[in-house]
Amino acid sequence: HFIAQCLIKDFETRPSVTHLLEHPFIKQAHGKEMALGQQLSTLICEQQDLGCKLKTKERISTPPESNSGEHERINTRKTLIIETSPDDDLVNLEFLDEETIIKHLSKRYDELQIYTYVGDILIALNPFQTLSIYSPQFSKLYHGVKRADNPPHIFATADAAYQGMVTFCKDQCIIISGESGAGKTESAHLIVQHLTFLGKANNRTLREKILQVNPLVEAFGNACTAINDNSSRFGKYLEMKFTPTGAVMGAKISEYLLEKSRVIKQATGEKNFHIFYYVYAGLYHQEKLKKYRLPDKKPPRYIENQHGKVMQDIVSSKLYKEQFDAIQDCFRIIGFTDEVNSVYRILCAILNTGNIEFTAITSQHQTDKSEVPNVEALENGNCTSVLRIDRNIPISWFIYTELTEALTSHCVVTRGETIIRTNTVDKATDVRDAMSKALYGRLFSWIVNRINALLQPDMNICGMNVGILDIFGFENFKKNSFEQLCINIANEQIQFYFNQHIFALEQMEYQSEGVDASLVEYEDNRPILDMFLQKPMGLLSLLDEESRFPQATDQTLVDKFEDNLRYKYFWRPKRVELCFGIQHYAGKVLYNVNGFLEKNRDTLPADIVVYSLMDLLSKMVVGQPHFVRCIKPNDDRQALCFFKERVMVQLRYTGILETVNIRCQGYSHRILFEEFVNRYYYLAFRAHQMPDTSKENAVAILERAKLENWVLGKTKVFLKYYHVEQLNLLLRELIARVMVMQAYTKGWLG
Ligand code: AOV
Ligand code: MG
Repeated sequence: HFIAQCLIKDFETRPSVTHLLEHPFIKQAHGKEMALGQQLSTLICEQQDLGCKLKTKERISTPPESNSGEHERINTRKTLIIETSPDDDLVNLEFLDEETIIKHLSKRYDELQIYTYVGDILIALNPFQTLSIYSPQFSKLYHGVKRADNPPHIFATADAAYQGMVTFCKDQCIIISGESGAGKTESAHLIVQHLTFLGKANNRTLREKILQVNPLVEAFGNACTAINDNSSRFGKYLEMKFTPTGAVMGAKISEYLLEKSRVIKQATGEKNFHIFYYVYAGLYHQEKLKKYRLPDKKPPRYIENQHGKVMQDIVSSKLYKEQFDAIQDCFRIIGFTDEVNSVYRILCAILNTGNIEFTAITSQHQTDKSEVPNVEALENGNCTSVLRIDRNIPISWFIYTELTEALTSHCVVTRGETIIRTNTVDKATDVRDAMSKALYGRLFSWIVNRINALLQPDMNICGMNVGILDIFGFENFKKNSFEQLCINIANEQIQFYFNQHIFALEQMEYQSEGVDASLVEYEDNRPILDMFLQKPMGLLSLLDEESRFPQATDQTLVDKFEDNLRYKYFWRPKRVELCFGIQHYAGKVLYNVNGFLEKNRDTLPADIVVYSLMDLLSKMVVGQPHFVRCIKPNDDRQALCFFKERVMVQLRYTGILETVNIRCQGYSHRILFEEFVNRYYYLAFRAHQMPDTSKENAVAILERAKLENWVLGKTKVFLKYYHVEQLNLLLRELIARVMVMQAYTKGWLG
């Protein structure tokens, strides 16, 4: 008691303790003064609790949950031990070569330690089984602690981003990369889950709303592919919005390049977007197919796969029906109203549009006997009536006529004159499909916008963000088309962004600041990006140009590529018609140009699309990036199967070995003296002192904090990734102490 009294005196003599109260950490608790005392005692107890637990390193053994027989057998042999180990961070290893890294990753994977650090970067191996390491117990463990105190975890990355945001009032972004099926989307979910926990979603409704966002947009934007049953077919940047004190207050999604062509056609063994099956199965079970004019004997063409038996598959699948219910819940929780019925209506209209058949009939007015599709299907009204287009109502009649005309005819402008020509059956079919794609694309954007409106934070509060980028992963199928090209170019850009942050910017700064650090060589994919993006001779510009020629064909396109792209990354295989190959950072891919021109005309021109990703990336550059590298340990989606060669390839192309090197030798944090002193002066000076933001004072702080191995540049302090963590922790501890004193002085803690 006496000591407490003395401490209180000490603090009372410092008038600028109130200054400290301006700090976000304090504000966080201070917002609710009445509850502060209680909050403080819980906070302190929690920290002590955690401290004890970590010191004694209790072994919390939790057998992974499982429901499949095969997994059960494996899992009974494995228990998960929550214990740190020296190889948690590859940077700590004494020998650093590929073999050693693989050996450690493999051993760890065997022990179900799927996460490993490379400094501040997280490697996540796909476990291909449900693990019980994402429970609330784990959420509590990864809450404002030092990274090295716990085994590596995706929650730790979320925690680092969150702490970075509240401590420095700075936006953060988490970039998740990895090839298709590596676990990016799952990781993104877990990050959102943990951020809602950290963001003290006091408002339970808001928390639940945010948690429904991913499942909802993924029902519309994900599909089963040959590689992944829940493959993202669009890029997604989810920003979680927080108040200055770190409470969640909203969210915003940006979508990027939805693969609309999937609506009308899917490759063998693949499926349409999930939502179509959910809705068809859901309406079937509610006996509402008739209401939406959907066929009930045979599924609509767009969701019928080539191997028959599909009606059974769809309607007897309990899963689809359950998913339909789940999606209805998502809509309701997020706050959609009756508009949901319009969403179903549009989805059904798309399915019905796909069923419009055109038959060739010869028009009396046409002498050239061109084929005129009949519009019987349209008149039957399956598509139009679902869209509420009724030709007996004047306004609708107008739209109805326009729609009919749009499907069955097209305009040609010759010598200033506009001529209407009737469509051939093929042409009409193309138009029909284009309409379906457009409808779906607009619907998707509408849903995203609506979610954003419903989750929009209070505009009066100037808050901060943690953004999470989860795009479609690198793909290499047996047959690759325009969609794969777009997806793989996007991945090249993400890789470039990673390289920039991990290698290029860092090394440039050593040089400009006169810091002596050995340079690490890495594979720069800039030349490949140039080959795609350069104007006017990059691959995408050439494609755009060719798309504007009415006479262009697949052959002229691939010839044009061959004539103009003189890069070692491009080649034209000899015996394969209409194909070209690209040596991507992640491997060789052979593309078939069939349909490129059409798809490029149909989507936004390719280079606009690639702009928009650049926009997204440049938006992220503002925030502090955190990287998660997902790795797929095998191609058979098997639990506990670590295929060494497969992992090796991914480690190589993601530059993990180089990353380990630069994290060992390099200084990932470079902070201006001024910023550094402002951030950390409490650690070495009295709160009211307000020291000069000079180099000397920066050094004083570093020495007082007993850090080693830092370096001074001309204008900046160069720190290792773990220094910042140590500094932040010291700062937090200090502030917690001040808070206790405050609470004592005010009598809250009795
Ligand atoms: P992706 O996002 O990287 O692929 P997903 O996140 O969809 O890959 O993961 C593929 C599958 O791996 C999931 O459906 C899960 O079955 C399994 N999985 C991944 N991570 C975990 C985890 N942490 N725990 C349990 N299972 C996991 V793509 O979207 O195709 O690029 O376009
Ligand atoms: Mg995904």
